[in-house]
Formats: sequence, C-alpha cells, structure tokens
Amino acid sequence: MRVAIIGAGAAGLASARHVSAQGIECEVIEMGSEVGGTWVYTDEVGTDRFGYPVHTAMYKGLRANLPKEIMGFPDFPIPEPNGSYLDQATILRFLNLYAEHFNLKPLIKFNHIVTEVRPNADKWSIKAKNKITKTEFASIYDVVMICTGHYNTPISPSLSGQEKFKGHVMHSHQYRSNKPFQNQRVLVIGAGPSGLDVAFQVAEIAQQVVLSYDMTKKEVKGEYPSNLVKKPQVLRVKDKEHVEFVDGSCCSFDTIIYCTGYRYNFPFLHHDCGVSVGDFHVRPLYKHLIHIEKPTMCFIGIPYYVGAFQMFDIQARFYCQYLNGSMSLPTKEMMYKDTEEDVVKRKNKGYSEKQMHLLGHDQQTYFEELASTAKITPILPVICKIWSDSDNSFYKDLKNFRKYKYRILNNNTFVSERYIE
Ligand SMILES: Cc1cc2nc3c(=O)[nH]c(=O)nc-3n(C[C@H](O)[C@H](O)[C@H](O)COP(=O)(O)OP(=O)(O)OC[C@H]3O[C@@H](n4cnc5c(N)ncnc54)[C@H](O)[C@@H]3O)c2cc1C
Ligand SMILES: *[C@@H]1O[C@H](CO)[C@@H](O)[C@H](O)[C@H]1NC(C)=O
Ligand SMILES: *[C@@H]1O[C@H](CO)[C@@H](O)[C@H](O)[C@H]1NC(C)=O
Ligand SMILES: *[C@H]1O[C@H](CO)[C@@H](O)[C@H](O)[C@@H]1NC(C)=O
Repeated sequence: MRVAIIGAGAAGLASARHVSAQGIECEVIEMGSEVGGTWVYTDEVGTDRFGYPVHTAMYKGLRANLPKEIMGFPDFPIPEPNGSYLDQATILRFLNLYAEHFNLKPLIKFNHIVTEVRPNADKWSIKAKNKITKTEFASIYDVVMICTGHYNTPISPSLSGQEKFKGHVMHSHQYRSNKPFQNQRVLVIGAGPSGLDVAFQVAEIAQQVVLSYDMTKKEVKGEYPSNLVKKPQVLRVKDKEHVEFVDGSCCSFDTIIYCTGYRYNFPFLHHDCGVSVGDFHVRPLYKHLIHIEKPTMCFIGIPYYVGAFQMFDIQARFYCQYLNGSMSLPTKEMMYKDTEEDVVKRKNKGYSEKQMHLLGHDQQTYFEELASTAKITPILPVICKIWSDSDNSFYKDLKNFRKYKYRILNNNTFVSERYIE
C-alpha cells in the first residue's frame, strides 16, 4: 500500500508519523521548502517568487492564542520551560523537532505543489509540479490524505460603496507586521481571533484603530488601548476616506483590514473525486474526516476552533485504525446517517449553515466519539478543559490573558497562575 499525504504542516506531519509507524509506505508532498505550514513566516504576500499563491498568514510578533500545554501532540508535548503562550518561531521549532524525532523529513518531497488529485480505478492519480525545476511529477497511490489547511483562501466581503475608497484595502492574510500603519487611521473589520490580535497590534503604532463587528453577537470585554474603539458593522463607504457605520457614526480611514476569515479550498481536487467543497463545508465526510464514497481519501484538520494539533493526532490515529485493518467502516448508509445526525444536532444547538465543522466547547465529545469508535487512546479531558479556559480568558481579557501559565495536574485537572516574564 502507498499513501500520499498532501501538506507538511502540523496535520501532515502527524499523519506521516502515524502512517509510517504502521510500516505503510508514505510520501508527503509539500509545496513549501520546509515543514510547519501556517507557522512558517515569510515577508511575501499574495504570490511567492515562483508565482504561486502564498500559503501562510503568519505575521511578525504573533504569539499563540492557546497555551503550549495543549498545543503539543498527545504523546509529544512541547518541551519549552517557561510561559504558556509561545511565539511563532518557537512553535515552528517544535514542529521541526517533531519531524526530526519521528524521522519524517526523508518522507517529504519539498517544493512540489499538487495540481491534481483524480481517481484512477480504485486508486488515486496525483500530479504535482516542482516549483523550482518546473518539471511535472505524477504518481499513483492507494490512499490520499489531504492536509493542506484552511487558513489560506481569504473571504473579503465587499462593502457598499467600496469602490469609492481611495485608501489601502487588505485582508489579514496579507498582514505581516504593524510597521506600515504608523500614525494611520485603520479600520479592522471582524473580531475573531485574527481581528482582535491585529487590532491590538496595529493600535501600538497607529493613530487610531476602529474595530467593527457584529456587537449583538459577541461581546468582547477587557481593557482596550485608548486609541482603539469598537463600533458595529459598516453601513457603507461614503467617499474616498469616510466610512459610515450602522449606528450612524462616521470616521475617516487610511487603511481597511478585513479580518473576515477564510473558506475551504482544495483547487487540486478533480471533479471525479466526488467531493463537494463549499465556502464553509466539505462533503460527504464521515466524522468530518473520511470521504464516504471513496474512503481511501481523507481530510485531516477540517474542524476548526479546536486544539488543532491534538485533533490532527487523533484524526490520524482514527484513520490508521481503518488503514491497518483494526477498524472496519460502517456501511455507506450508516455513515451518511451518522453525518446527518451530526448536522441535525448542530441545527438544534442553533449553529448556522456556516458552522457545520465548528467544534469549540464541544470538542471533547467529538474526540470521545473518535476514540470509542476506533478503540484508540482518547484525548485527555484536561486538554479540552484548558482549551475552554484559555478561550474564555482570551475574550475576557485580551490584553493580559497570555500572562497566565497552565500546569496539568492529572488527566482531569489543571491550575493556571499569573506568570511573570
Ligand atoms: C494567523 C494564525 C494564527 C493561528 N494561531 C494558532 C494558535 O495559536 N494555536 C493553534 O493551535 N492554532 C493556530 N492557528 C491554526 C493553525 O492553522 C493550526 O495550528 C495548524 O497550524 C494548521 O495545520 P495544518 O497542517 O492543518 O495546515 P497548514 O499549517 O496550513 O499546512 C498545510 C500545508 O500544506 C501545504 N500545501 C497546501 N496546498 C498544497 C498543494 N496544493 N500542494 C502541496 N502542498 C500544499 C502548505 O504549503 C502547508 O505547508 C492559527 C492560524 C493562523 C492563520
Ligand atoms: C526560561 O527562563 C530562564 C530563566 O529566566 C531563562 O534562562 C531561559 O533562557 C528561558 N528559556 C527560554 C526557552 O525562553
Ligand atoms: C489517564 O489517561 C490515560 C489515557 O486514557 C490512561 O491510560 C490512564 O490510566 C489515566 N490515568 C488515570 C490516573 O486515570
Ligand atoms: C493498527 O494496528 C495495530 C494492530 O496490529 C494496533 O495495535 C495499532 O495501534 C494500529 N493503529 C494505530 C493508530 O497505530
């Protein structure tokens, strides 16, 4: 059996580690020149020096918004000695350590961008292009694991009257540092993790920052810098610099930064793969993971708002139980039924069509389902408890939440205490 793993970010690395541990031959195809995916920083935005889309949204000075105690892999924790909230370079170093520890780098074909995945009888034919030599690569695999991430194709809504705006307009995907915004008036749209983090960073240097978001949905509390104000949604762009908000107020800006998220995008999937990819969903997947019609294809990392590395690990182990014959899959009908039940549960909880892969505070339930279905080691409850605690602190006190350090006491309990750097 030959397995192709597309992408060498955290998800691809966890997959390669567990697949190769089965003694199964696997090859990782990665378009970048190093491991780490999202955690690799580059000055490039838009397209890279080879003319391909830049993958990463990483920016200077990014510190993780989850503590290191839950950002490692279940049996390969992050060894750093000090505070809980690590910076980008440290996480990237950790992913390299992981890849070296499990001897994964020799499995990776770097600088190869996958251009097509297509069914070929009961196998998969994959085409890739070497970005440096421009030569084509093609090969046939029995199994394909798609680990290409989903924070790389930005969504930017168009504001009414946007064409009138003469300032700079960008998406957080292109944000690399706060330097360009010195003394500017900046409008940040969206108050998710990126919007908040970017707004705080830009406020350090800008004249004024306005953070615009749907204030009826989520209250973002805590202490704000004095030059950062919150406003409701934009009504329209009035002229070359003025933007009017739904509360009737109006301000002028030099720059608008959309922090309005990303959509799923797998441009290399041939139509015959039978995967339906919408902005906010990928179908038909069993457990958000296995292609129901063609189970030799899986996606690692589709769910979001989750302890990502922990999830990649348990998803990869779940899939390996299937690959190595320890678990057989239910019938297609049963898998569709299972997926449909999940959709109904979500609707009953008030989740929208856009939230079909959101886990959040329910991630423990998902992990338990994977563990009990495949009879694999579960993710410890303490991990999900820390995730929830950290997430609550983020929204309660964005300015200070990273000053806490977590300590795991046992499978179920933790303490967090103020940590002086
Ligand atoms: C700004 C930002 C901050 C974040 N902060 C945190 C945080 O603090 N904590 C946390 O847990 N998570 C955070 N995340 C989420 C983060 O995305 C995950 O932690 C994780 O890194 C995702 O891993 P991945 O392997 O799924 O995807 P990626 O890291 O995106 O890796 C995908 C890989 O696939 C490769 N690839 C893509 N397309 C192709 C192709 N066609 N051919 C070949 N290779 C391809 C890419 O080059 C890349 O290396 C953050 C995300 C962003 C964008
Ligand atoms: C951790 O803290 C110690 C003591 O302050 C310091 O010497 C060390 O360099 C720090 N380690 C890292 C990785 O930051
Ligand atoms: C903690 O969880 C692990 C993994 O599920 C289990 O093997 C171990 O026995 C648990 N420890 C305690 C004290 O319950
Ligand atoms: C699949 O195969 C063996 C049985 O031979 C299991 O004991 C393993 O744990 C393995 N699964 C995974 C996920 O490694």
